[in-house]
Parts: sequence; structure tokens; C-alpha cells
Amino acid sequence: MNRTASILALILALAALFAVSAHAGDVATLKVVVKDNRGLPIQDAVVTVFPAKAAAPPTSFLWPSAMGQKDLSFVPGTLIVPKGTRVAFPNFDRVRHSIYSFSDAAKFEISLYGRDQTRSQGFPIAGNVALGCNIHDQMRGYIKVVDTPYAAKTDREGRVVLDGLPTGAVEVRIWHPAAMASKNEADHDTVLGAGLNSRAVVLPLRR
Ligand SMILES: [Cu+2]
Repeated sequence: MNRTASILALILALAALFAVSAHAGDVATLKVVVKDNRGLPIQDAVVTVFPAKAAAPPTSFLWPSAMGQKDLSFVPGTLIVPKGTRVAFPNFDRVRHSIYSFSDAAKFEISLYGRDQTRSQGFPIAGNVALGCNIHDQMRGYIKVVDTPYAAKTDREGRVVLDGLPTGAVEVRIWHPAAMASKNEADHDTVLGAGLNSRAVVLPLRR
């Protein structure tokens, strides 16, 4: 390799390195651990993140947009879907169910339907939907209809990790059906730096 070619190769290598680091500098990962006021982890809290510069709404998430009924329970119990999604309600039980919601984000009632049948319902408005069954009073399910691509629910350790966020100011909202907050949702403003950001949040619950 002659001298000019070596210098050119060095410049190209530096340019590539700069491009990688500049790109990494724009991306944040947010880890949130949600605990109640007794210090116990909260499972199935929904964490949504809203950057100052609004992100394009999501079209889908990695999990299916379905809320089954199995052993007289809604499964998965808490479901996150993008605004505008049609959610399937497959019935895996031997008995019939009749699902309803009185919530502002979606008022509907699905008449009785039986085993191995399914019904679906559209959710065009972002918000919180509480599901019930006309036959089984104890059945409770929740659908969180979101208009941000940054959304996930906490695991058994109360933990959630959201990747691919922009750096800078964001609003973090944490929702749980028993949260003692307006509309069961607490808001936290924070600023994300490049790479991993960890936040611990206390969300008091009604017990
Ligand atoms: Cu039922």
C-alpha cells in the first residue's frame, strides 16, 4: 500500500468509527424497576415513554394482540396494544363468556360465545380499558391502548427494559390498575443519556 492509500484507509476507518459512536450517542436504553410503598416489586405495571419529540405511533408489538379466556381468567391479564388495534378474544374454556367494558377508551359488550370460538374488538382510542365478564364476576382483565412505540409491562421483579429510545427529555408513565394516582397512572419526567439509564420508581398501591 502506498502512503496516500494508507492515509485514505486511516481516514475511512476513523470516519466509520465516528459514525458508529455518533449513532450510539443518540440511543438510550431505559431500565425501570417499579416497587410499591412496602418495597415489594409490582408485576404487570405498564411503563410507557413519551420523548419530547413525539415518536411515530407503533403499528405492532412483539407479542400477539390477543386476550384469551382460560380457566375463568383473562390471559395475559394485562395486554398492551397500539391504538387502532383489533384485539382477538379467543375462548379456551368449556364454558361461555360475555366480555364487556365500561371504560371511556372503549365501551362495548360481546354476547355469549363458547369454547374454541373467538370474537374481536377494535380499540381506536388510547387509554385504559378494564374488562369484565357478564357471567363470571371475578374475571378482570386490562388492555392498555397506547400511542407510543415505547411500552412494556414489568416482570415478576417489577422490572422493564425499553431499548432504542432517543436521548434527552422524556416523560415516563407507569400504570397499574391498583395505583393510587389519577387514572391509576403516575408520571415522571426524566432526561435520558446515551446507553443504559436505570430508574427506581415507587408506585403506591391500593390494597
Ligand atoms: Cu366468563
